[in-house]
Amino acid sequence: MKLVIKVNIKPLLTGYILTAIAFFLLTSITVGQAQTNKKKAEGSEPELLSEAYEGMFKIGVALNRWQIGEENSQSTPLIAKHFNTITPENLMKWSRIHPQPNEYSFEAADRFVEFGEKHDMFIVGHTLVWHSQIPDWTFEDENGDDLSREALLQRMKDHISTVVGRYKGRVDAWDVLNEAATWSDGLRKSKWLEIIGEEYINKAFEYAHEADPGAELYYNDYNLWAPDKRETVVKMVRRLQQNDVPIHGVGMQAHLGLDSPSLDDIEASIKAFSELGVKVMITELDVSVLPSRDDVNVSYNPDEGQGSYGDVPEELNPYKEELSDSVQQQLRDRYVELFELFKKHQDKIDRVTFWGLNDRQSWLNNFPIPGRTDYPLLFNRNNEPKPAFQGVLEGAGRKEGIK
Ligand code: 9MR
Repeated sequence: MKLVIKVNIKPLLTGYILTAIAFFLLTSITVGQAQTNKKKAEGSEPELLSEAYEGMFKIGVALNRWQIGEENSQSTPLIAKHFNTITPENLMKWSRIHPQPNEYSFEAADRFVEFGEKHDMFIVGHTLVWHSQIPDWTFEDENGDDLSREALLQRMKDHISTVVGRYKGRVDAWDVLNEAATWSDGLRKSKWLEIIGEEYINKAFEYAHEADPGAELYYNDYNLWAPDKRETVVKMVRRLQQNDVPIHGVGMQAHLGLDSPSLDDIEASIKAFSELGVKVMITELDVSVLPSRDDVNVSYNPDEGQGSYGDVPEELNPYKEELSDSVQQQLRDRYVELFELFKKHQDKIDRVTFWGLNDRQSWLNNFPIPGRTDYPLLFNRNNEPKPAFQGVLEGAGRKEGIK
């Protein structure tokens, strides 16, 4: 028996045609919509910090160990969204990463680097040679006496080649030397200088270059806006350059106040360092809103029996509960003027890094007076953007305020 299946193809064809037309129409509408959206995006003001400064300089943030585990659901998206470069606030410092003569502790640093790679960020290592956050044993032999010059150089070399070598090709840049200059008196009289002499500076950069020839190498220091300190560092960098020591940038830490230092001083330093032919970076940006001991008429120094710790007088801690609107506005204005200056010098500035994500975790809550409530950063204690955040966007030329 022959089984004949008769199929009437007319309705089928009609169906195909109708489906094709519907698909075509739908696709055109969707593509059109996407184009409209794109146009809208192109025309609209950027909402992300890194986007606002794209093509000018990188925008970075210093991170702590609790921000690099991804488990911090509030901070991680903010970090990933707004910043394209990260620096470890503490976890690569000598005392953390190399606590005992033959013991390195890489766990947190490894996670920091993995975090940066995962989010496709420019990773800065901080810091290899510093007088602070370094154990005493570094400078001592087994009897507790000062090491010889050769032995200390060897110790420095071991540290640098172990740390830089571990992250070769992964950490993009290193703050090789931190805070080696003083306010007005040339080089800091650190153990490094005392035992090795000025050449310790050359050696630090040379060892770092040997360990990772592809990494950028920086000198990093605070108050570099101050003319005397600026001069000391200009001389230091020139001396290194004359000796063919690889140095690629100067990091101007920027722990600033609402009114000082002046923009003129900051600008003069940006120009002076740039004229050396190195990259200029604003590396540790925050703006304290709190008064200094000299600003107020109360004596408070628990170390000298004046008051007790944790009981800071209101004059020194005026915004214990919240920041007043007027100071909030002052902070915003300060960020606007700073970023207008940075934008003006975008040809010289390679990166601007904030020293922390939110006010809650800022080191300034405990320095120079422990137990205060400061508001130096762009996000508040609940990780919400402050008017200061808007000020930074405005510095890039963005006009509207955040709603
Ligand atoms: O912000 C850091 C703070 O948590 C540490 O307790 C402190 C220890 O010295 O270091 C702070 O970071 C410093 C940075 O490494 C170098 N420039 C000055 C920074 C503020 O003190």
